[in-house]
Amino acid sequence: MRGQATFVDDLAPPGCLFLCFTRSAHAGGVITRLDAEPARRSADAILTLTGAEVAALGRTSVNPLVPGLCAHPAPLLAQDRVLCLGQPVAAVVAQDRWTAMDLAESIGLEITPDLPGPREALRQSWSQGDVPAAMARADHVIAVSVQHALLAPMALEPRAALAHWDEARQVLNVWLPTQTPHRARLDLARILRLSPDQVRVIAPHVGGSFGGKASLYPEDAVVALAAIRTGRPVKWTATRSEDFLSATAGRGGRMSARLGVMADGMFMALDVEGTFPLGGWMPFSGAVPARNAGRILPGPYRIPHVDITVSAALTGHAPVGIYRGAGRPEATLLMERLVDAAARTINMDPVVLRLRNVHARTSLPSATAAGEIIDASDFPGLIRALRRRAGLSRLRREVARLRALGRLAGLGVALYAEPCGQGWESAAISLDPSGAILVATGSTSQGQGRETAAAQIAAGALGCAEARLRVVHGDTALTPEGIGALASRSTPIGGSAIVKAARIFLRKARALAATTLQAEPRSLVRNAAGWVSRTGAASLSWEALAKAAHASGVRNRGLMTEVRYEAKGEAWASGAVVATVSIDADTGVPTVGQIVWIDDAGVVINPVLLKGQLLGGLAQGLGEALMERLVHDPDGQLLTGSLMDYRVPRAADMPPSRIVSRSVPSRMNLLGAKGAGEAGCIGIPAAIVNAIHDALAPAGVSRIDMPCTAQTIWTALQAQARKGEAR
Ligand code: SMO
Repeated sequence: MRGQATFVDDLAPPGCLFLCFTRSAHAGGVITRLDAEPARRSADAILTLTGAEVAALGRTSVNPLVPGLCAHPAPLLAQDRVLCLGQPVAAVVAQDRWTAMDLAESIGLEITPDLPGPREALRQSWSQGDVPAAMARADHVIAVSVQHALLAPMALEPRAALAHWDEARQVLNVWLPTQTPHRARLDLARILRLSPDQVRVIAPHVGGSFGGKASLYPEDAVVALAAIRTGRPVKWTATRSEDFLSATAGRGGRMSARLGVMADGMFMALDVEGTFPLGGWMPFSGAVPARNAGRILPGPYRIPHVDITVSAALTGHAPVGIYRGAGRPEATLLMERLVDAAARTINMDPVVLRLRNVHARTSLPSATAAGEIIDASDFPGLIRALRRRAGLSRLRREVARLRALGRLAGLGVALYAEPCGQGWESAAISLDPSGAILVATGSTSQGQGRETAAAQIAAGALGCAEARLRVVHGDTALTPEGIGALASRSTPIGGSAIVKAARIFLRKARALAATTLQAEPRSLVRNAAGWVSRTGAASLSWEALAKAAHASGVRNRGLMTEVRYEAKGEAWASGAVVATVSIDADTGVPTVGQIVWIDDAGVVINPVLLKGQLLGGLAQGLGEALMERLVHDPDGQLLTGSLMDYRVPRAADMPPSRIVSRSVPSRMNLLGAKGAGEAGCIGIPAAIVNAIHDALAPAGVSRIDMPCTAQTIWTALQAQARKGEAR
C-alpha cells in the first residue's frame, strides 16, 4: 500500500474546471420553477446547463436483455419532471469545486411532488413440467418469502469524470472510473452526436466498482458536454452523499416461493415469484438482477417441475443496477432458506437433505429446469468437503453446548451455484520494437489486480517471463473493443481471450523467426529469451525478432494479433459455506462465530488475488446479512445518506474465517477458470441468515429479513415472547 495510485480525482490538468449538479430533492414530481439566472448572471459561473440545453441530446442506454422490456433510460438532466430523488436537474461549471457547489445551490428549483407508484417495466418467466399437479402430490409444501434490503455498492472511490475536448484533433478525451470503457465510449458518442472515433475513454486506477460503475451515468455525459462547450478540462467528483443519493443501488427485491417436498426429502416442485425495484430510470444493466434471480433457480438442486416469474418496476429512488452478485444472492438465499425450512418440516438433517437433491458430479454439465447449462461442478463433493474441513459435527456439538446453557446459538449451511463469464472478450498481443510484448485486454481493472492476473496468464501462454510483458487495459485508444470487468468474467473470458491471442501470436512469431533464421518453423522451440532451434545451432531473441519485424516496415510484420474470444457457455462457480452465530437474547446482537467456506473457482490463476476477491466478497456479504440497508421514508426521502447512517462492515466486524479452494475445472473456456469476485456476496449471506434462523427457531421466530440487525432480531424475539405470554 503505497498511496501512489492515480484516480480520476487525482488528475488535475492545467486550467481544469469543476462541475457541480443541482439535484432533485423529491422522489418524483413536476418541475414548476427552474431559475438558473442567479448562476447565469454570476461572473463565477463559466457554464450553466439545464434540461433545455440538453433536450436534443441522446439518453443513457438500456440493455434489452429481457424480451418485451420497456426501456427507461435517463435524460442527461431532468426534463419537465424529475424521475427520482437525486436526479441531476442542472449543472454549473466554475473554477473550483466550492464555487461550483455554491452556484449549483443558487439555482432556484421548485418541484410539485408527484410520486407515481411502481410501474412495471419487465417480466420474464421460466417453466417446466406441471407445478400445480406436483405440488398437489407433494407430502409437504414449504413457503418462504424474503425481502431484500436496498444496498449501496459502496466503492471506496466515488464516481467521478474528467473530460477534455481536444480541439486540434476534434477528439473528446474522458477519464472515467468505469468497469466498461468501450461501452462508455459508444454511449458517449451516441449521446453527444459524435463519431465513436472522436471519443477516447480512459479508466485510470479505479477504487472499486462492484457493479456501481458498470453503466454510464447521465452525470458522465454532462461533464463531457461541459468540456466540449467550455473547451477546457472539466471535472466532477461525487461526494459520498451524492453517491448515496444518486449512484445505482443494488438488491431490494422480494422473492416468494413454495417448494413441494416428499416425506423422504425429494424436491418435486418449485414455484417462485420475484419482484424487483428499478428506481426512477434504468441503468444499462437494470434488468440483470431480476433476470439472474430467475434464470439461475433452482440453483444446485434437481427439481423436475418449476414455475418462475420475475418482474421489475420503476420506483422513486436512485436507479437500481447490478451489485456484486446481481440476482444470484437473491436466488441463493431463497433456495437455501427453502431447503432449511424443508429440513425443519420433515425433520431431516439439512446437510443430508441437500446431498439428496443436488446434481451428481457425473451428470454435469447439464441443463437446469430453467434451461441454463450448469458447468462441470461437484456439489456433493463441496458438501462432503464442508463436513470434513469445517468439522461440521464439532461445530454442531458446540452449538448444542451453548443451547444447553440457555443461549441462542445456531449453525447455517449454504450451497450456491453461480453462473459467470458469459459471452465474449477481446485481447491483442504485439511485439514492440524493444522486444517487449504488449498484452492489451478488453477487460479492465477495478483495483482487484487484473493487471497481475493478465500478465500471469499471458506469461504462461507465451512461455516468457512476466518482465517482458506490458499489460495494457482500460484505455479505448490502446485496447481492442471489449466488454470490461463485470459479472465475474474477467479471468474466465478476458483471460481466455489472452490465451487465444497468445496461441495465434506464437504461431506467427514462430513463422517469422523461421524465416529470419532460414529454418523450418517446426525445428524451432521457445525458451525464455526467444526462439532456438532444436539442435541449439541457431537462436533468435525476442529483441532480434522485434528488430526483424519492425525493420520490414510493415506494422509488426503481421505479428500484431487481435482476437475476440467467445466462451462455449457460462462457467458456473460454486461453493458451500457454514456459519455459526450466537445471539444475545437480551439485546438481539448477533455475533458470527466463524465461517468456513469451500469454494470452486475452477482453475486458479493466482491464489493471492483469489483470496482477496473471496475475502472482499465475504465482507460485503457479511454487511448485507447483518448491517447494510438504504432506508427511504414514505415520501421517498433517503434516511441513510451518509456513512453515519449506512453501516458498512469494518475490519473488526470480520469473523474468523477459513476459505478452502476445491477446484473442478470449467469446461466452458480455455483456462478452465470460473468467477470468484461475487461468490462471497452469494454464499455468505445465505449461510449467516440460515444460522440466525437456526438460532432463533427454538424461540419460535421463523422469519428475519436482512439486514439481521440487533433491532430486527430483538423486535422479533419480543413479539414471540408477547405471543407466548398471551397464550
Ligand atoms: S455486479 Mo458486477 O460488477 O457484474
